[in-house]
Amino acid sequence: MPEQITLYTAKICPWAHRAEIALAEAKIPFKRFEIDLKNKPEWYAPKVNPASKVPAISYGGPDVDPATPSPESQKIAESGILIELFADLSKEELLPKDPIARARARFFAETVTSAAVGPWYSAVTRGEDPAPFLKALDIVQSLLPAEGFAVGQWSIADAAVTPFFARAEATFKNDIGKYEVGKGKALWATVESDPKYARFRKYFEDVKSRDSFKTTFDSDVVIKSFSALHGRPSA
Ligand SMILES: N[C@@H](CCC(=O)N[C@@H](CS)C(=O)NCC(=O)O)C(=O)O
Repeated sequence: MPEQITLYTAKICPWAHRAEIALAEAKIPFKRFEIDLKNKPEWYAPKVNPASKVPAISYGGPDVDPATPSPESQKIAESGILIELFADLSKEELLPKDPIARARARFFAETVTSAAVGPWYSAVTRGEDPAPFLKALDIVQSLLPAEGFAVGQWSIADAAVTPFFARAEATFKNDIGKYEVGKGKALWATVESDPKYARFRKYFEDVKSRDSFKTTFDSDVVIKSFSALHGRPSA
């Protein structure tokens, strides 16, 4: 019997979404427990994650109700660590075997995440100009091979970055955020039509067409939550 895994997660959260995509690709059974980030259970920080963030897992120990985590299970947090763990636990190949390809996958995950998150998040939450987000797409395109995923075969590098592009699309396309009205829609129209971003578009279609994305992303929840938190949409 494999050890039990309970994932503490939240639909809105891109970091938690990384873990959900990786678990789906890993084909590892797990229990999913939604944490309401606006009203977190009082037991969550003391019993699961002292940082009080999602994602986190309980691993092993008795098979208990997720709302009463056992002290006998291991508690592990941080999305980057969790997706590596799921790759290690899986019978599927979620990272290539070759050490150089593994290093390239990790480099892609780190570099693309740090290029994309800041421009997207500061546009949506602080009203900065969304335009610098396009620089992240230049970086993605400079790192992608001619075809396929971050390192050719699908890997946890793709799980690491897809949640941010999915939320960037959901917010910019619907003009959700504190930036000047119309700038999100205009930016996403460029992403969708400019020949310069053709390689990114193909990559984004490829990751979105996988079951691991389709079964884990709820665009309605993301659109509603981000509009409630950060304003508009303009419609
Ligand atoms: N570095 C963490 C970031 C996780 C994170 O920031 N999660 C947010 C939600 S997206 C959270 O749980 N924040 C706590 C809160 O909202 O109270 C990771 O990669 O797992």
